[in-house]
Amino acid sequence: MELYLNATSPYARVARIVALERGLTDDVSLRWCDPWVDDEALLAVNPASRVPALVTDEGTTLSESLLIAQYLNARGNGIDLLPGAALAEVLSHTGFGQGLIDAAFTTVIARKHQGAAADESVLGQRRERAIARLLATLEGHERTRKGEPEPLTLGDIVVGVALDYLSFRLPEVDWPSRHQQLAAWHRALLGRESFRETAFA
Ligand SMILES: N[C@@H](CCC(=O)N[C@@H](CS)C(=O)NCC(=O)O)C(=O)O
Repeated sequence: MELYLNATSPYARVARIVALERGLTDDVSLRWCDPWVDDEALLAVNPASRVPALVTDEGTTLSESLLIAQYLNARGNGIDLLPGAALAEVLSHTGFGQGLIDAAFTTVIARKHQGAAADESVLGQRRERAIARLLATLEGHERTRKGEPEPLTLGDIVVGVALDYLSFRLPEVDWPSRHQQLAAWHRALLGRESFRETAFA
């Protein structure tokens, strides 16, 4: 399999962590690319010009991080990241994490293209409120209150990447000092090899 990615994409990092946690390191070749230019190799597999994109051994392209995560989870031998017994809870947690990634990522891209005024726009203000609400929800979330992200699920991965992305790109949000239970939970997650190996740079 080939995974198209770049080093700063939170979506691509989710796919990469899932591959690592499923023990698929040797089965997935990393194809580093820049989705923001017309990268010929990426365009040839994903007309949306977005990462992550996974090309299976049969030559089928999968796009969308959570669909790729689902596919990789069905392969390999690691922990089942989507355990059937708690599927609704795990998908719910995953959705909050993806919502946080979407709001943070869109804020970063809007600033890049429209400048600081993007934050003052109606949509910018909505994103800021969504980030605040999602953080408050995750702080009080049952999974956070459990303390340790064990056994690991897809929800833990997506929420963990979302929080790390906030620290990386929007440090002024300063979520760890406002949400200390969540910060402690996140620290435990960052100790995992899969998170260390894929740290944002
Ligand atoms: N919903 C998609 C979002 C993927 C996405 O937006 N990736 C960004 C990089 S972080 C990208 O490739 N952007 C290039 C573009 O939109 O042209 C997913 O979950 O995979």
